[in-house]
Parts: sequence; C-alpha cells; structure tokens
Amino acid sequence: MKKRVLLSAIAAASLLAASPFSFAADDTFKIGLILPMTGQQASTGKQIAAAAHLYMAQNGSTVAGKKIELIIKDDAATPDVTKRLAQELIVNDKVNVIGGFGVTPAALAAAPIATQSKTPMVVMAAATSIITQASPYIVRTSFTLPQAAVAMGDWAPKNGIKKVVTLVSDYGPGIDAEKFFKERLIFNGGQVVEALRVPLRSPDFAPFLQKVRDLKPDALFVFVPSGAGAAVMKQFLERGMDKAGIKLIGTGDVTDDDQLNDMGDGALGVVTSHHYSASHNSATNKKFVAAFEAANKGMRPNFMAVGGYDGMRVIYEALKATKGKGTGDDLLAAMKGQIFESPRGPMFIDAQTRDVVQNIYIRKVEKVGGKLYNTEFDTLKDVKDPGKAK
Ligand code: VNL
Repeated sequence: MKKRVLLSAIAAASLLAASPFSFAADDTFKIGLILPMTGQQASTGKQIAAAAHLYMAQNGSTVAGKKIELIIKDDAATPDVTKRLAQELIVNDKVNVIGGFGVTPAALAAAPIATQSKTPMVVMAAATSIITQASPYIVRTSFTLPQAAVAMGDWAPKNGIKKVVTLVSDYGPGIDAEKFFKERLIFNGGQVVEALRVPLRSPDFAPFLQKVRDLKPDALFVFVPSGAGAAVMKQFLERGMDKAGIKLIGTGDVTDDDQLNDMGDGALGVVTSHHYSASHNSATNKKFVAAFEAANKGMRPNFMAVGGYDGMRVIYEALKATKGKGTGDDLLAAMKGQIFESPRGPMFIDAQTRDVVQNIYIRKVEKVGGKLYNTEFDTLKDVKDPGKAK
C-alpha cells in the first residue's frame, strides 16, 4: 500500500470511530465553535466567544476527567467557509462537538456535516425555525423568530396598533418574522399594509423608510439581525418618523443590548418582544451580567452571549452525564431534554424537536441608572417554536 493511500485510509477510519490512532487526545474533549469574528456580524462572534470563555472560567476546564479544549474559528458568516471549517474541525481536529453559527445560512451549511459525522451541533445564535430540521444532530440554545414575532402580533393590536408596515432583512429569519407577525396580527384584527424586505448585505434603510413615512402606518415592525439595529434606529429618528406618529416595534434584535445604550434617547419607549434582556430581573442574570462585564471591559452581554453561555452549559452537562465516555449519539441524547435556569429565565431543550422552549418577554426601552435598557413588563411562559406546528 502506498503511503498516501494508507494515510487516507487512516483518515477515513478515524472519521468512523473516535480516532484509535490519536491516544494523546483521549484525555481531551474538544469543542469547535464556528463564529463570525470579522465582517458585518462580528459583534455576534465577539459576544458568543466572550460568553464561552466566561462559562469555562466559572465552571472549570476539566469535566468528567476530560480536559476541555475550546477551538474558535472565524467564518465571517460566509456559508462556504462555515462548511469547510466544520469539515476541518471534525476530520483534522477531531472535535467532539461543533457549535456557534452566527447566521442561518452558516448553520444550514454545516448541518449535513454534523449528520454525516454524527457530531452534535449546538446552534447558539441562528434563529430561523427550520434550522433544527436540517440535521437530527442539531440542538438549539438561541431562539426562533416565530417565537418572538407571534408575541408582537398579539401585543400590538391590543395596544392601539392596527395598521402596520413590516420591514425585514431578506433571508430566513426575516421571512419567518414577517410571516408569523403578520398571521397573528391579522388574526387579532390588524393589517399589514406593506411588507418591505431589505438586503442582508450592506443594507440602506433610507429609501424603505421614506416609503414607510408616506404610508403613515400606526407602527413599523422591524426585524434586522443583531448589529444592524442602531442603523435602523438612527435613520428612523433622522426622518422624524416618531414625530410623524409612527411607532417602532419589532423583535428584540433591533434594540440589541450590544448597541442599545448608544442609540440615544430617541429609542426610549420602543416596544419589542424577545427572550433575553440584560436587565432581566433574576439573581442568576444579575450574577451573569456582572461577571460578563467584569471580564470584558464593561461590555454588556446581549442575547447572543446568553445563547453561547447556555450552549456551553448544555455541552458541559452532556459530557458529565455521559461520564466523559460518550459517543456523538450519547452526547446528543444527553443534550435532549435538559432543563435549567438560564440568565434569560427558565428554559429547556425539547427532546422531540431539539429546539429551545422559553419565556418570551414584552419589553420597553427605558432609562435605568442613566443607561438604556429593555425593561421587561410582560411574560409569555414556556413558548415553543410556533414554526414547528406548520
Ligand atoms: C439570525 C437571527 C442572526 C437573528 C441574527 O443576528 C439575529 C439568523 C446575527 O438566523 O441569521 O439577531
């Protein structure tokens, strides 16, 4: 047998079994996170990486006799790169679990690799409903857009908002937000007079907002991914939309805790629905926020950080439950059904759907101690992804 053939035979064999050729790795448990550390979604990568490091600092780096090794790779939210990195992490680095995934296209690109290699894949950010159906090895600790959007479709018409224009980023989560908000709004007697979609890459909101001004709805419902909210808010205010009597509502992505405090007082009063606010009133959250800010020069954790922190928790607990000896399938089984108190409130991983079930809060931007926060004022308990029932 030629050397090259032998080597590739070894590579193939090690893909099938937990590598019998790398004894040195036996005491190590590797977690490979694929995150957008650069580019338009870099704030998401930064938040999740910081949260993962915090989780490890608080919970130790030896679990069930294994030394945890965290490997972080930057995909710049580019699906081709995500796919290649997933392959490399699994085949070359022999990671036990992959995680992260800042945007839906990245999660969908990695899904087949998780399935083929039987590697658990923990989605910590991406939030289109369909993602968990792309591989039986996916477990999600973020949220789904239908979960958040339906809550707004209930709240708005009960609060005098009947005529709405929707404005969403033109890809998976935006389409989910638009669809589920609209359905529920109509069910409650409201109407969507126009549904606008903006490109995900380098969006210019100005022409769309001009159109909204002309249509004069009671409110503009917005979904843009984490990191894009400040630009929307700025142009909304610059155009005097609030003064024209148009309210801004949306899922909490638009008043993202990563940017909210820099949006200015024009953001005061904006109502959104979401699963996490840095001002969530619980002892667990206060401890989390204080530790996160202390470890990151005052950076406030957002919903992405919480998805990453809880994702690490799910992986750690699965490793403990399998006593450090589990295969990918064993780990996956131990991830399903986990129930615990997150900084966001109670949550669990539905064993059937592998998706997160959690409270959705209605929040209003308020000034607390001189800083802007999303203050939660209403709670919808134990919300499952409404996208799964379709
Ligand atoms: C996604 C959904 C990304 C919600 C987001 O921010 C977000 C996604 C980066 O599924 O692509 O806030």
